[in-house]
Amino acid sequence: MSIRHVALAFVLTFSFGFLMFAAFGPTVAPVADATESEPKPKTPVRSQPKSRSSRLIVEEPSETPPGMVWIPGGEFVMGTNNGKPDEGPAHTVELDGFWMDQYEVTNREFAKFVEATGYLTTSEREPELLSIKDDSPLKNVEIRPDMNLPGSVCLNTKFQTGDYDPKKGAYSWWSYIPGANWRHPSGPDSSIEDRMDHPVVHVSWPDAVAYCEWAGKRLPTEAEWEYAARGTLSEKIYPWGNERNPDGKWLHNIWQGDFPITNSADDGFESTAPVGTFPPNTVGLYDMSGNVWEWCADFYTPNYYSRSPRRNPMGPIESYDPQEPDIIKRVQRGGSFMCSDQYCIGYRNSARMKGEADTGAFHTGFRCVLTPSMRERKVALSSRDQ
Ligand SMILES: [Ca+2]
Ligand SMILES: [Ca+2]
Repeated sequence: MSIRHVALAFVLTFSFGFLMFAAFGPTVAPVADATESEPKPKTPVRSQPKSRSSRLIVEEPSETPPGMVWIPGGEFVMGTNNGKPDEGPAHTVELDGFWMDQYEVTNREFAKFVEATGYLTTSEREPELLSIKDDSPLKNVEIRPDMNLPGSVCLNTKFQTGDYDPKKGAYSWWSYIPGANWRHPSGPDSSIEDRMDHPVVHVSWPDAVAYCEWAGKRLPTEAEWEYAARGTLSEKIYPWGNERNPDGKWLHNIWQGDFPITNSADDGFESTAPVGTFPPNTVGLYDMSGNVWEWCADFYTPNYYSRSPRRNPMGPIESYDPQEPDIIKRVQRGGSFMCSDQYCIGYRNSARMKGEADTGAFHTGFRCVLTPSMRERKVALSSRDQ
């Protein structure tokens, strides 16, 4: 279920070791706790579209759209054999070229979308249990009436070490805050008035997809995201190389200090930073490490890499997270201002995260991509309509 829904408990889109709890009352047992006895993850492989040509699209076919960067097609080593289990095996992937947004989508850009469409994000609507798989017994769970308010997930700023509850695990330091949403990132009393150039947050996966469709773009596949993050460098830990702080400088917005109690903000930012504050990677993309997590198009399974197709992989046809098998998860990438080297180290090129599809959080955003064929269709449609 959706964290926010489970909400109504403590759910989060976080990647830590998820235990899911019941805010629903004593009849609901904890869901997760991954063990060796969990069923083997299924990794059905989505059939790939037939390519009209065996040659990869490498050259940029037309003028670069504003705010985007052309990522030439090619092959790269995706994943690593030296990371967490779901980051391997390292394997070669071939991708056709595409354009990618230089920056994470900002509050200013998202506001234009909302103004044009009247779109209401998931966090602004009454909670619904949309991320529970159809065959799950959790389908019958009811949301606690006292938690059945629009809202989203934020850090519990009052959390202290002694507050840790082993039954809640990582959810101990998160709070579902009624009234938190993209316009009010820290709760109803907060505002984005002076944060219009910061990345939009508290967007669910469907919210991100809706924005992309409005913009005539789509979410990147997980493979496209990692390929773009690596840029022209091969098999490095970070978008800029293997050293986290070259010359003692912070090149990304993450968490410094004693997580999740003390955030020293040595990089200058306690929460989000304006997009583009830190240097770009080798192909001109900003914040591919840190700032906010970024939704990808793919469903999440931990073992997809062992069976994924070599060319243009699009992810499995359904999700499976052994730690929360009843919940539909999508991939997130890049880490956030909440990522600490004491905990998630999600700001590495190969790091994978799984998020409940209909749950946003105060450190989760996205960026879009555009392919030559999408652009051709758009041009054809617009000329037809003239
Ligand atoms: Ca920071
Ligand atoms: Ca990011």
